[in-house]
Amino acid sequence: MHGSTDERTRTGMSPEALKRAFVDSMFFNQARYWRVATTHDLFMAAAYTVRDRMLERWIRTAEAYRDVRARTVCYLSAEFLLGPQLGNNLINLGIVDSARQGARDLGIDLEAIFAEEPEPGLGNGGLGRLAACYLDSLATLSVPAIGYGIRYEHGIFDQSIDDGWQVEDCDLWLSHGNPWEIPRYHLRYPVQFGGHTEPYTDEHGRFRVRWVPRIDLYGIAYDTPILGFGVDNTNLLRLWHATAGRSFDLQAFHQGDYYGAVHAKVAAENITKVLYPNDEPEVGKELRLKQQYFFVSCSLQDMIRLHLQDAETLEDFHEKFSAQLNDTHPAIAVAELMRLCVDEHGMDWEPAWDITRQTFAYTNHTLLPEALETWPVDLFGRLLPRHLEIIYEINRRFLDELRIRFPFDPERIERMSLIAEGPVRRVRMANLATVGSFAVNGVAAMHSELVKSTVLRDFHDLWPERFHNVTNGVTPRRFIQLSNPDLCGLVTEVAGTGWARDADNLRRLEPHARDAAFQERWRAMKRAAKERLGARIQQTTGVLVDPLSMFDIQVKRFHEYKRQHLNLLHIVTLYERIKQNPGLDMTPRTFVFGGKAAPGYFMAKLIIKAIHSVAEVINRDPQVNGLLRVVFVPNFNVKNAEVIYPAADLSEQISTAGKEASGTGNMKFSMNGALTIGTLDGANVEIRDAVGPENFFLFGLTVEEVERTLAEGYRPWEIYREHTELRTAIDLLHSGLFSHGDTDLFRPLTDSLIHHDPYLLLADYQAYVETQAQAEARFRNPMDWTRMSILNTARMGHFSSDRAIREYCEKIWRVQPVPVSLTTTR
Ligand code: NBG
Repeated sequence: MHGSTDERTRTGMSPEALKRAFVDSMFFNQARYWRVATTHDLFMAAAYTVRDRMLERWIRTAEAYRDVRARTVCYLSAEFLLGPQLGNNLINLGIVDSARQGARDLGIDLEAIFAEEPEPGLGNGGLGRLAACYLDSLATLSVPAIGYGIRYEHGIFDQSIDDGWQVEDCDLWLSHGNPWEIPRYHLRYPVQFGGHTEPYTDEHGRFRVRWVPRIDLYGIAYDTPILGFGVDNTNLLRLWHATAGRSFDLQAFHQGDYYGAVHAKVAAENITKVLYPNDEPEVGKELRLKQQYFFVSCSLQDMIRLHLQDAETLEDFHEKFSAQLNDTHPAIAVAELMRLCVDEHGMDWEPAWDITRQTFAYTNHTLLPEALETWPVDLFGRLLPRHLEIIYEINRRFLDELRIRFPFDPERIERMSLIAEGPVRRVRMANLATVGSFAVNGVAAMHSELVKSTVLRDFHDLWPERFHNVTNGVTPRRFIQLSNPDLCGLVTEVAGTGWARDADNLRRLEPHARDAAFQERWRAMKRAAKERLGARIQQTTGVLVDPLSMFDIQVKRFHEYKRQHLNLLHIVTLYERIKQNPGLDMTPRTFVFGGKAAPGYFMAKLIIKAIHSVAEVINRDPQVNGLLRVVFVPNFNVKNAEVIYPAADLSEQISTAGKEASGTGNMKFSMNGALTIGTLDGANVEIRDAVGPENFFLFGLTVEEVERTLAEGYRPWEIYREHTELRTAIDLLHSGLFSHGDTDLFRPLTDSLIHHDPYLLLADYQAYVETQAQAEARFRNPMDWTRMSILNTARMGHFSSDRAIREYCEKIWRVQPVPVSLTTTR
């Protein structure tokens, strides 16, 4: 307790207490004095100051959950794309204003401190970011929850651009320490690989199997507190770090084998070295399977330890926990829980299977066949021989049941088997996840229907009651409050402060949608956001953009199904129109792209190159100057995203219908008042329903039309031949105009479009270009556009991750909130 005040330095929330704590922290944590403190020191001191306030809540929460023996959600995910924490934690603690005032008093620039925080990029894109939004909402709704995942030493690669090509640089997010995490060296679980299994008879004369592994290592817990917004509940994100059992082989060392002496340690630690980029061919990804098993095994052992604190046996394990499998990456959990119950805890098969089946629920995040995980049986058996046996046994019993249900349908049984037959037999992880779960869900209404009618159709026939939909959501705290303070201010003024916890309150904006004075302020807000992005663009790319132009933005991972190249064809078309008709009356537009391509995905990388090449020519052509600008913001990540979403006028959500499971960027844009140009795909369908079809620019084939087009024998070259503008755009791409005369560079791209076009760009081109023209016409009427923009924000409350988490709690997890309050006097 500080003598001069009644507020404790390490927990007080006033500007005074925060200042004191910050100064203390600079001394006691950073061991620095003011004159030599770097921006990084300032960041660390600020982070520790904030963390202290979280720890108090965290410990109180742990006690409260334990006291009521609360049923707990365990979110098992190979990815958590948290983004920077400092700003978000200030918001959730409700001390942004105090922090600002404290910083002002000390003469410190808070924005510079925010900018200093490295990005914890422990995810590829939407799936990992969704997990992070869900942690935020779980805590905010006071739901007891633990996020379990992997503490990758290197997250998703940093992207830089060299001569228009993507270059991957190693991510070093931990290089200067991570103030948010707390290592728990005592929480250390053994994880084994390889070896063989052997049968034996136990002391009760029962048949048992013992796994004699060849390699063993340990997982160590690193904990990050996850604070709810406006509550004291602080949940736990527990990430596992791999380490060798014996870090140093002394005998080998004495024999002069220096490398051998540390080999085990190096090999073990490789497991949590690096996040795998997605969309990569799966061959030889032994390490990936090791990662999956590693984090799942540690997590389940940890859950069992927690359970046995209050229980004698594992019989009611499923009453204590509901474990969500975030896609199939953690699906091996089904076999691992069986192994732990049967081999380690001496249970019989049937009760173990009942527990397992009542513990897990599975979320499917994609229908793309290449993304559905399967593992060659050989590889699987080599790494996890006992688990392969268990999977065979689950399968044997399951197929026996099926034969009784469908005696004359061997094909169905083959499709449903956990093992795909063929020259290389493979374990089907989606089938394993489905068979081992009590609930299965998709991530948008349309996607959930497609899950039922395509990839998991046979399972839906068998167990229709297990299938659900939970449409994705995003946290309005990070994606409005933190990233768009001006919008936050406007909304709060007319809707009150409650919207950040109850996003349906955003509706209160509606009556103001036609109010000219309010519209004026809305435009000023948007304008300021565009200026901020413009400044960032100029700083990172050197390109000058006009904040008065229409900002037309597509940011997301690069993939052919997402069709960034359709956007590019439109740009080339506009360029050509201006060249042909220099007096053309056109609304100036700034096209912004951002996103990473998987390092091994040639076509995606070529599309990035093509965007740069087109940009280079357009941006320096004086004839289109003032009308068209094309920019690529390098290294799209959570941190950069926060500057981008608020600045959009038009949001590009143009995937081939049926391919994007949900999308969540579409939600972030629309919440920030962007209008969407999009297909009937993923959550676009529901966004359009929510904001009103008149406030959404829809184009393109429907899922049924896509299927029919392909079934009837799609001939893109005919469209190419017959459609002059399209043909010109494609021809210009490979003419050398954008590639310093190189007519080969973009051939793989244009050839693929003309001859195969698996994602139907050519079929959708005409509709896209026409709909773009409509958007342009509407943009010319600022009153009209602003009204639509306001209505988009007003009607997006449904897409808050709080709503999504409430649905999971009700439909799937059956958990109750446990409100926590700090009774400690500060
Ligand atoms: C992605 C989908 C997105 C969806 C996110 C989150 C995978 C496997 N799937 O459409 O492509 O929004 O998951 O559900 O990354």
